Amino acid sequence: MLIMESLRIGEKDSKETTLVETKILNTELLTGQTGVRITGLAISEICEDQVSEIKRLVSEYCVGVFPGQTLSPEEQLRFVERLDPLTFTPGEQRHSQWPNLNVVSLSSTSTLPPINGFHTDTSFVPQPPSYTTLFPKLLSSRGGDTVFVNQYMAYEALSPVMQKMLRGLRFRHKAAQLKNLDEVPNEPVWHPAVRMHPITGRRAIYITQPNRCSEVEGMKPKESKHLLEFLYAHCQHIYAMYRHRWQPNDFVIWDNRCSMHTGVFDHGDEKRVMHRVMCQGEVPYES
Ligand SMILES: O=C(O)CCC(=O)C(=O)O
Ligand SMILES: [Fe+2]
Repeated sequence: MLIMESLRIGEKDSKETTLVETKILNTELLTGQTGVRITGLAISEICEDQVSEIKRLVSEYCVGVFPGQTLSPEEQLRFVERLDPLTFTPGEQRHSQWPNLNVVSLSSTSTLPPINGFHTDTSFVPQPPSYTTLFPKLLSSRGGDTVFVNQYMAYEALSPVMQKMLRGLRFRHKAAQLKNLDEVPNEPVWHPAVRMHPITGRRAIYITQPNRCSEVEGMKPKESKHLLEFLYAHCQHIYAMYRHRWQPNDFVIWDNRCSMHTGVFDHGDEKRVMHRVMCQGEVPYES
């Protein structure tokens, strides 16, 4: 059943939560501009209008949280395929039964310090994923959150001079830290520093962790290093973050074109297991 509502952005409901304009979904903003909670629907049973509205909301607020879902691997795969064609990270381990699904099960003691840091997924391919989804199979009793940053806000917070300089620049993206690095094509991939989002029409900084993004086209190594260091730090302002504390049955989607994320692997030797499915985006473009 569709839930017919028409709310203005910023309107508050009786519980003082901020609601977002939508005609067909129950929504609530999780921070001022980053993260939206969508309730009152079963991901495995939604109609086409709801799929388009979910894409629009996740692309606008970078992250969508759907509490209380029961999803088999097949249902997760079927849903993600409705967003965009499925894709998989080259060099990652495919699940033996569902080859487009991978199991994320890093513990915070397998490497110290844990290998993490803000990144956008799989940016070293010509058409990086538009959306990534995670569904928890096993959560730690504490810790193990995922944190997201809003790359539209990072762009919008720069001076017009800096924005102008970045438009027209390209960064080189390369693979690192993968299970089977030898399976990854290693032709250089250059993406625009500033991406135009095809759904929202907004610009976002497209950068990732330093070992995957270390060169600015046409710049000397020192110039590249300082510019990328500045931008990567700039993109991690806490006013542009949403920190997700996982509950069992939370289904989470993020848009890799306008956000970065990191697991916070602070759960010690407790196990934490997620099912991850992604879909393919367009070739990144600037305007
Ligand atoms: O486990 C997490 O919280 C995030 C892991 C991650 O970066 C991913 O699945 O792309
Ligand atoms: Fe990731």
